[in-house]
Amino acid sequence: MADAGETVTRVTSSHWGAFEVDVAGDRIVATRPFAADPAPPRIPDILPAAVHHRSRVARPAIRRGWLETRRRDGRGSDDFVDLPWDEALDIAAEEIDRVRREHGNAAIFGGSYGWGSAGRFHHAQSQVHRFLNSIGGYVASFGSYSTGCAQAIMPHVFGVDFLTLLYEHQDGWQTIHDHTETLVMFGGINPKNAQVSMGGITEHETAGWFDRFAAKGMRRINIGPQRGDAPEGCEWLPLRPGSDTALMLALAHVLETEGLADREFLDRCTSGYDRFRPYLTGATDGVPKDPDWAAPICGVAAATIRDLARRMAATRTLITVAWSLQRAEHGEQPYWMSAVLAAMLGQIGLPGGGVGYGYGAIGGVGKSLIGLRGMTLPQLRNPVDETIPVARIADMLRHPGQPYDFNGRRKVYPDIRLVYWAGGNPYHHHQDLNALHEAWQRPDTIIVNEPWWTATAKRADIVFPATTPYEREDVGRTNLDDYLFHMPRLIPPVGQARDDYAIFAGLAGRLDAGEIFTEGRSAEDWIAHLYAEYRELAAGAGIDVPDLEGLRAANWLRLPIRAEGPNRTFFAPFRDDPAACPLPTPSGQIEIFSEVIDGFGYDDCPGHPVWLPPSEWLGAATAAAPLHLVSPQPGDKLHSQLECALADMPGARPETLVINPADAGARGIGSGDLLRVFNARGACRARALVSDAILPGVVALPTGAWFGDPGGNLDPDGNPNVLTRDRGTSRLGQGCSAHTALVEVARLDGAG
Ligand SMILES: Nc1nc2c(c(=O)[nH]1)N[C@H]1C(S)=C(S)[C@@H](COP(=O)(O)OP(=O)(O)OC[C@H]3O[C@@H](n4cnc5c(=O)[nH]c(N)nc54)[C@H](O)[C@@H]3O)O[C@H]1N2
Ligand SMILES: Nc1nc2c(c(=O)[nH]1)N[C@H]1C(S)=C(S)[C@@H](COP(=O)(O)OP(=O)(O)OC[C@H]3O[C@@H](n4cnc5c(=O)[nH]c(N)nc54)[C@H](O)[C@@H]3O)O[C@H]1N2
Ligand SMILES: [Mo]
Repeated sequence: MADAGETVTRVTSSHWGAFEVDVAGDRIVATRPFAADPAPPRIPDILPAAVHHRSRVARPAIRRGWLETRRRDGRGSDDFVDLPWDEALDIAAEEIDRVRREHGNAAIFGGSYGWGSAGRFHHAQSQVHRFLNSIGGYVASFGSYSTGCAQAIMPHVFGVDFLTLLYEHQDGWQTIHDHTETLVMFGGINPKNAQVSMGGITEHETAGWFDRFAAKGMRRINIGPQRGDAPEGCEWLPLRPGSDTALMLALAHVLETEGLADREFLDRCTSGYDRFRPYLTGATDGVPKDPDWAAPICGVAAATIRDLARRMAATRTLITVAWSLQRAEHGEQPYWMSAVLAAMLGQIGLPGGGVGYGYGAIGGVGKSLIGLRGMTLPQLRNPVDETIPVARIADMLRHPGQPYDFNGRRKVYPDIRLVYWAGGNPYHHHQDLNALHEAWQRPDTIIVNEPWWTATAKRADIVFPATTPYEREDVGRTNLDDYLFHMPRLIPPVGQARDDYAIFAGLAGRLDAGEIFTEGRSAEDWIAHLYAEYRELAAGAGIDVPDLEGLRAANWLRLPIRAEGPNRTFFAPFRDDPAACPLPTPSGQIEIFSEVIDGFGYDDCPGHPVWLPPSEWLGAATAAAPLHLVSPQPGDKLHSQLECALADMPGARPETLVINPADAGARGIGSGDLLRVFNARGACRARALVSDAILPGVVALPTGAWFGDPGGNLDPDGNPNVLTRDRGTSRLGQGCSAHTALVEVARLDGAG
């Protein structure tokens, strides 16, 4: 921290990278890029305004209706009563205790999904989970909004945990650079998204690699609804959202019928191709999945599909698939089918060939590092053995006791009485927010730790003001980055904010679990403890890092953990000798047909990949909702974080909606016009950007605007989740299907 009159500069780390921070007195006054970052993001520019913003939660606050009569209605409309910390903590602890005594710990939902705080000790989700475990457990959640569907389906196909596959077993950029001749990107690879990585990303390399790919003459083909989903200079094959599986099937059909499929690889390394082929050729249903069949479905000409298939077979081809494809109804299918297509090409296990997931989705994918783990706060054991798929929260709140299917299991939604959220913003991340808002009225009590008055905080009963990472000391180091940071406390807590750790220690102490939660350590003790463990781990890998005092003095250091040269992929030994190095699937091979999935009997995810039209896509467009809405990640921030400061900037809100000139013209819309975007689920404002970089029939509105008033009227700043559909991807994955939505757009002034 800085003394009055003096400006101090330190480096800190965040999900969007490292940056320099100037502190004068008790205020952050400016930020600057980190010198070693080749492509520093601009996200920190708004940090000073956001950290000191008027929308910070200043004091513990309790919703009046809940405080006075425990009324559940009024969430979102009641005012709040400020209370002293001790009183608020007493009330919250008493209520948590009541719920666990009367209903058991399985009535507490602590899934608490979200991207709060990059530091390793003050990681809000780890803190809330550890706290709830210390007091007897909670209902947890499986998977993420990012990749929940893939996490369910892909282990059936390759036998490995999806995140392990993604982070440890995919080719690095260097290997791709050296070997790949054709890069086929479903959903693109966007440096805009690679700005962030959970826990931190220091050197932003993605754009730089694409420059090198271009210089080498690699063909880079972006397949999807938006040209801007891949760096400039890539070819763009416009494709209707939700139709990738049809295109992949047609590519596979060409390989099969033109003798381009690698029979030898299919025989040796895969199982079930003979069960899949009759579907592909049409022997089972009379519909050959050929390019002529696929062309009207996906909007790609049949001749283009044939050329692409031949090119893919003739060159070293890497198929990449954005996470967005599985954030859609039947998202299991393009993921599974991309693996089948790669298997038919026979390049899985060859450097720069096969298939990879999530390049560009976050900056850490594609970095080749030796596997030196980061630091994590142990979360203790959860005595409650109950989880829901993370994106099924509204269903759970709405339908206690109701059975549902998930990945082969018949489960029952628990009866939740208390929700505790720390480090996430469900009124940002969940689909169909007007419906969530109804479900949100069901629990007796909702407790939220938040630095800002987000839509979620405003709809809670008890709000504890949390510090931001700049108000506390931490250490930063994740598995996906090669830097180590001391994250200094830069300013004192804003208002009466406390660290999540202090809030939970206060609650745990009142619930006779103080010692279990804290293990007798202060926050500083914990940081020293976690760091000492990490130091030992690093030493075991032959890497010397300074002690904590030394790290404090250094502020940051680069770790010598780059894996140089081409990396042998996880699949290479399997490819060389599948009998000796089988995959951990039931057959030991890549499963093109899965007996296990077939045994589930799901019509929305049968035993091999199939084309299943989504319930909302351009093939099902209606007069009332003729446009497909995609809602990508925002380029200027991380989700809904720092939005309060962005929204203050003149002209910044409502959010920008990208629309094709043909669709804009038909509606009398010009760039800059204020719009109403609507469907049967809700409506929001947006500002038009007319552009031919988006496919006709598709509009794009990024996520991240704070949700305004519930009730389906007109969300003022443009949160696309008032429009999106809240349905599981299928009974198998039950992931979030945000990208499956039809809408209509009109000028707000009614003209046009
Ligand atoms: N329509 C649509 N919806 C989507 C998506 C989409 O593609 N389309 N994408 C989905 C995906 S992939 C994701 S990951 C989610 C993201 O959704 P979230 O992760 O919920 O979004 P964030 O805005 O990052 O929420 C983090 C919250 O934590 C708070 N916070 C920050 N630091 C701290 C701290 O130290 N302590 C506490 N207590 N709180 C803190 C922030 O103020 C913020 O409110 O959105 C999903 N929603
Ligand atoms: N700056 C910034 N970067 C971020 C984030 C952020 O909030 N801000 N969030 C991070 C998080 S949590 C995640 S999970 C990742 C998400 O990474 P992704 O899932 O890869 O990203 P999205 O932005 O959701 O979608 C990428 C593009 O997919 C296209 N798309 C949508 N539907 C389809 C389809 O059916 N087929 C095809 N081919 N394309 C389609 C859209 O045009 C969209 O622009 O991004 C991360 N990166
Ligand atoms: Mo995500």
